[in-house]
Amino acid sequence: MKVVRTAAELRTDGSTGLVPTMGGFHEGHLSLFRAARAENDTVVASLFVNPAQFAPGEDLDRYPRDEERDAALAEENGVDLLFVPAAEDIYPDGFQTWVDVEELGSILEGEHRPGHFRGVATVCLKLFNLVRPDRAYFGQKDAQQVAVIKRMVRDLAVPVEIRVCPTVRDDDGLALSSRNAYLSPEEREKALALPRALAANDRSALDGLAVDYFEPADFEPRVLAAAVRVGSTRLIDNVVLEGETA
Ligand code: PAJ
Repeated sequence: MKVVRTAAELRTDGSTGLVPTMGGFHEGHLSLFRAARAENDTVVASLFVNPAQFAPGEDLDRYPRDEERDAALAEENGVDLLFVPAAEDIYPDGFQTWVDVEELGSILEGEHRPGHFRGVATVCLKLFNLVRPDRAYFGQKDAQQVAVIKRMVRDLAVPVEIRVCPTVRDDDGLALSSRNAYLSPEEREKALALPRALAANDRSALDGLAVDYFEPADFEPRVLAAAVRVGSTRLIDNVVLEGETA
């Protein structure tokens, strides 16, 4: 595996799969790398903690960063090129062009994190333009992110196929997330109410936690989506609703 920091070094052979990430790799990311490996000649993973999708006061500064560990995991899971761009290459001086998926980007997560999906859509389009992948891989864990990216790709005729992989969970049911690293053992125990409430479609299981939303969402497939705050950590999760397939 090669670690590359500039777009000029991003030459790929044959079909290319891209897995956009912000690092802090866990089995959820690794499942995307393996899916891309199975379907493409070249697998590119990007590692960029995108400041534009964090609001002031969110966890940009404490987001887990360990490039060496992430590079080893990427290599073991079939990545050919790890693209680690510099912030000034993604957002050059004078940057002022944004992708705003207006409706899908403003409900649920978008309502609680204004500007978040504008940052996500913009960085993903930029990564698609730099890497020019045939396929890009996303996790169902972030169901609204998938809906936003698919809408952008359709609306702007971006020549990439969006592939979606199932949510990977720990044995106790908690969806894997880089942010789980923030949880103390006691908080983690409380956080287990989130997958339980979703699996049982029972909001009352979240009593005692700060619930941002717990609602069905008309994505494809339809999901029951929720966000809660446990201490200072914000967690999101969703389950595909009965009769639908992910
Ligand atoms: P990040 O949180 O690093 O996630 C990278 C990819 O891994 C996303 O597609 C996400 O949905 C997927 N993922 C995370 N946890 C997962 C889990 N438990 N099971 C399956 N897939 C999982 O999402 C982002 O980064 C950023 O918003 C990004 C798309 C890179 C744009 O900056």
